[in-house]
Amino acid sequence: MKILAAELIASAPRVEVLPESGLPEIAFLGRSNVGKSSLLNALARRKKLARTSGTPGKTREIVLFRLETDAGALAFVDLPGYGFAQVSRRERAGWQRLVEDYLAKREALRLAILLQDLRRDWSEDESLLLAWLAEQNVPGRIALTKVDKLKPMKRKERIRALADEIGPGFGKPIATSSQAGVGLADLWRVCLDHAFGPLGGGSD
Ligand SMILES: Nc1nc2c(ncn2[C@@H]2O[C@H](COP(=O)(O)OP(=O)(O)O)[C@@H](O)[C@H]2O)c(=O)[nH]1
Ligand SMILES: [Mg+2]
Repeated sequence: MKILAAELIASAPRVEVLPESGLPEIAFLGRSNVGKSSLLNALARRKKLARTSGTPGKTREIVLFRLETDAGALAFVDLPGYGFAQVSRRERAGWQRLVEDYLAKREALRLAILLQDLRRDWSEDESLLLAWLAEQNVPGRIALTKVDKLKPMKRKERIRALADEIGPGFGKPIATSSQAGVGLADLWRVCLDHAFGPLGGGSD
């Protein structure tokens, strides 16, 4: 698959002021620092499309990108991360409203990809999010991030353990590394299937 163009469309602190992309949208969701922006960049094969940061909790806006591939055009959505320490209840409520508004109301949304760091434990935050997505009938998939951080044996073991913990219902978690380029083709396939239907788009 070729990526012909990748560009920022807009970012917005509220869904009401986020422009329509006119494209099928795939949203990336997860704890702050889980590797959302890095994964977006890796998928887009651009170094600095989405801003990455070592400082958790910096992205407080919804960011919309347009990706043009030889299989068609779609949009990626970088949602603000949750779960960083030292946020007030009010900030937490603000995050929830922003993200839930987008996920529950966006007509163009085709898939929400929930990212989970391979080395971290699956927590109640993630369980609640999955339950909520199911309730809203939003298709979801799990991507495990930063798999390069574990040696192959440990990696396998950890992927299996996390998949068991996550349970069935959202398909097999996709193991990825933005740094090492692991799982990107699999993730693209899932994105294209949801954006254009399983028979749409081209295959590699
Ligand atoms: N080793 C490794 N580090 C990663 C990977 N993806 C992201 N990181 C690092 O994790 C940190 C947070 O990444 P970022 O993409 O900004 O996370 P976000 O807050 O979810 O958008 C940064 O320091 C990245 O360099 C990966 O696949 N492998
Ligand atoms: Mg980010």
